[in-house]
Amino acid sequence: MKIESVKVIVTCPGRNFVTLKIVTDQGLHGIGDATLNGREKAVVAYLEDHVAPLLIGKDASRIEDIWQLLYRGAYWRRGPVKMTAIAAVDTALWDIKGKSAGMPVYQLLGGASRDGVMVYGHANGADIQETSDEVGRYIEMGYKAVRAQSGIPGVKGAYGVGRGKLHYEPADATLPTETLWNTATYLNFAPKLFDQIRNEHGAGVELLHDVHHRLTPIEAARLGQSLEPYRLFWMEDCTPAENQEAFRLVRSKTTTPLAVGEIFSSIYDCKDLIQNQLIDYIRATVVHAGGITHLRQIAGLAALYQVRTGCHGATDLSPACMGAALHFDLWVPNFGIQEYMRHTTETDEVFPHAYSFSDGYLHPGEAPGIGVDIDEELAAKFPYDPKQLPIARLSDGTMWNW
Ligand code: GCO
Ligand code: MG
Repeated sequence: MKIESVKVIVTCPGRNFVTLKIVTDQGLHGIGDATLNGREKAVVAYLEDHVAPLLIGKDASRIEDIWQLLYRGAYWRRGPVKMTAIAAVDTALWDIKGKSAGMPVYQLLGGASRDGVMVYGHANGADIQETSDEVGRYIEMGYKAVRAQSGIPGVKGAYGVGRGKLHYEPADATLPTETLWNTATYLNFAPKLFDQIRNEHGAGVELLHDVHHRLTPIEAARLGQSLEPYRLFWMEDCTPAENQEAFRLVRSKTTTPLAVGEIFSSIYDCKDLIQNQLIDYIRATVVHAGGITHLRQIAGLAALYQVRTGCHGATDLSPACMGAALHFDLWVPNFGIQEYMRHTTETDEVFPHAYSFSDGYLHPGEAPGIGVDIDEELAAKFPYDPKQLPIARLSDGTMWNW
């Protein structure tokens, strides 16, 4: 089964998505997500100029060999642009393999380890009351786990608070929107948010919170301690993770579980965090971490150290990534949770999919392959709309981490 054509499709049904479509000489096709929010065109160029020519004529069934070719063969290894491109190829090839076997990808991986994939939704509001009300709305929709983010008085554009509710999207302008950050105000505020949520919704619901790389290790340790009474499922990206050692300090001071890794592109970004048991959940996902082939290596390493998976699943990851991630989640022995931010109706129409939500769980469905396709005719009606993610500054103008 030879690869006959490789096509990159860019569409914006509400937000930008890059999709790779591989077609074989037997008429089977597979798709993979290649979206890197705010840097979409870098991946498009990499795929079109440097990857597609290598694939034509190759045996589509040799997923591992093609992965190695794209990783080792480039000489310049890793990095988000390249690993996203590799992920797209890898996902499309798993999709094709599933279709040729007549099996959903989770069966190829080893079969289901659970009946469904527990997901967490995003509750966000302008203030504590609105956020707590949103948590209630998610519980009513059946969610067992909810991430809570709130506007903070005195902090312009606090992370995680969108204009929309179900479809929060931060990449909102051609040039980055400038937001303001204030650590001291945030550290005082966060425990109050979770105190009210626990008071109003009880102990049953799992609660999550994303710090979005804003704190230093000692500040993160303090936040973790102050949130302990509210028994969070996890505190995410509490400090930047370029220096994996930084988590040693946080870890030594708090029992609040730690999650990290949505911006990681390979096992080398997280091996120290995992091997030293400095985190509880690894957030790497299919599209940004080299596809199913590489993600299962990360999960395998994590399993040795009782670190569980918690794949990134924001709306900038297309349904093609979500579908692939759900097959992975249903199989992976050390599954923790899956993030699930709903896509808009337009996006769901462009990407018809077999996965479905019921009572707090997603299931990838039984369609062969990843169970997600792209309607190219419809996709063409939504042209690329350049948008970037915001930036953050401190009140004196210093650049900070968004
Ligand atoms: C999350 C994330 C996202 C990112 C977004 C960037 O936990 O879901 O932090 O919301 O900010 O994916 O493109
Ligand atoms: Mg995050």
